[in-house]
Amino acid sequence: MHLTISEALKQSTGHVDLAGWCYRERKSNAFAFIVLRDGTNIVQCVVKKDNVSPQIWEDANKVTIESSLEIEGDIKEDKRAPTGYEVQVINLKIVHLAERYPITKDQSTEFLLDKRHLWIRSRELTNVWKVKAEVLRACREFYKKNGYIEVTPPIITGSSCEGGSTLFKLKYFDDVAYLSQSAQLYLEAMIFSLDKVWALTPSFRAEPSKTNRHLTEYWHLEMEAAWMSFEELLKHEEELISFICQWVAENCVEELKVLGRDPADLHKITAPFPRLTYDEAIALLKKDGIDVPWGKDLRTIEEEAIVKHFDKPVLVTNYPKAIKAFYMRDSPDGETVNCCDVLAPEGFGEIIGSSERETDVNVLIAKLKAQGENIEHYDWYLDLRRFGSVPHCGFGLGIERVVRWICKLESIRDAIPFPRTIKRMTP
Ligand code: NSS
Repeated sequence: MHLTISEALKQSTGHVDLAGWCYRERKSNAFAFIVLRDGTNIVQCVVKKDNVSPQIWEDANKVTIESSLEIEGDIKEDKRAPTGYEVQVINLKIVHLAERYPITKDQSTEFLLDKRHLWIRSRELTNVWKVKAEVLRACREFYKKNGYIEVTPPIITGSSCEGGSTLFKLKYFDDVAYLSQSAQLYLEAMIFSLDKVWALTPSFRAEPSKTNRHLTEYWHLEMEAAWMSFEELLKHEEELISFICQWVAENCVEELKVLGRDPADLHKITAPFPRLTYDEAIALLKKDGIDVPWGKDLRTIEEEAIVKHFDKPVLVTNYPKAIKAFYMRDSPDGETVNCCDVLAPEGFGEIIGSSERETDVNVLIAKLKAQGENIEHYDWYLDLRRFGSVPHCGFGLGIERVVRWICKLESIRDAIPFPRTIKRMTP
């Protein structure tokens, strides 16, 4: 059985038996340098002409980028090598000699997206996948620790949760269905069975805009809890985000290094976070010379201006009700709703959308009608307010938004292996 490269690096001396792909190669008359890559790390391997059989020397000179190889040799410390160790090769077997690899330095973003099935092997992206896996693990741990039950809501739905404009339509036999934008309405139904639930599902948004933070398919972490107050919801969000950041800072030290994120930045993300009402946010923007008329939603540039004042995520609460969804509960002031958007620091934008939910069936009906919705499509949802309605709250967190922030990625596309955007659904 082969060792992984990270196991070999840990072993640090002696005989190692490795398998992987050629990440880089350089040849001279007497030496062939092959940087071997596997899912765990890279290590420099050196083949010396005088130390190996003529056959092995010949094979070592044939090796091309991304050829798959089995390599046996002795590992020892070498400060000049990329990961601090070098393997003196004794035996080398080409498992598959790769064709000329199409990806070289300085290629366009579009080309790399066309070759995404190959580009996902890159060192940067490999580390992103690992961080993402730890973000997901942190979420699972958090919900287990807090007594929430994981549930499996549907993806094909007949009703919209976040408004009709970003719905993907689907031919459903003789009818029309939609791809889920959010599991929220189903999670709300599930709390009457389980009290506190969470789910991780793909969500779909027919976002017509090309931005660095929108995908048409993303992974959505959502929770819903019966009897939870708005204040408890805000605390829950702070605790989850702190937990994720501490977890990743502890468990992804090497990965973060490759990605250029200092774990200390994440260690600092501890609850509580700064909180602003929408009104306070508007006032803060005004001081910065940015005039937002009351009632307008905050755009990306305004969110960026707000978070510049803080080094932790910011909770912006109580937006005007006219710009928010039908299911959000009115605040006592009658003008705003008990909702909260969480904005990540460093300009990475909104990572959570959340609210207390309206409990009164008549208020819900009035809001749905005002938004031009067909009440019949929501009859099942309205039943939740007819049979034991309870105060409750919940939120949705975009996993790729969080990964983008934590990994300091220029675009959200690099937070998902095969991004779906307005112009792209292959590979
Ligand atoms: O539209 S949200 O703000 N809110 C909801 O969908 C609620 N129904 C969730 C709930 O309460 N259960 O979306 C929630 C989050 C948002 O803050 C982003 O982090 C993420 O989902 N989101 C996206 N990520 C990537 N791409 C796109 N297009 C996208 N849209 C939302």
